[in-house]
Amino acid sequence: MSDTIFAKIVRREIPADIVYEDDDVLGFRDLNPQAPVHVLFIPKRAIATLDDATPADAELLGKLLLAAAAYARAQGLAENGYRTVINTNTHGGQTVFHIHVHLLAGRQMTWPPG
Ligand code: D5M
Repeated sequence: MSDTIFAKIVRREIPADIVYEDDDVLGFRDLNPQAPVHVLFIPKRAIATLDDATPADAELLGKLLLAAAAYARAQGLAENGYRTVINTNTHGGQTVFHIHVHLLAGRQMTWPPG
């Protein structure tokens, strides 16, 4: 798998505004925020896209979602609510090929997304 900017963030080779970390997951603020709160949650062990995930990744993917939910709860975002998004490949709008969950909060989201 090719290296990505997010793998460099995991290795602390480039800076990021890290707001969450546990053994398996890192959370950091998106450089180009689309909401008052916009945090990306990534597994430290890279999976390129959701399409590359296998049953062997089930526990890690679960941890990724639970980390986003735990962060949102701890930040008081859960009551008003938030959006979690995983973009996959070209039509999904994915630009960084290290799977990530966008956590967007702090404003009313609209549907459908663009
Ligand atoms: O989302 C990729 C997201 O990653 C996009 O919202 C910009 C963000 N990004 C790109 N580089 C960085 C760095 N270095 N720090 C923080 N955020 C970054 P996608 O779903 O792939 O379109």
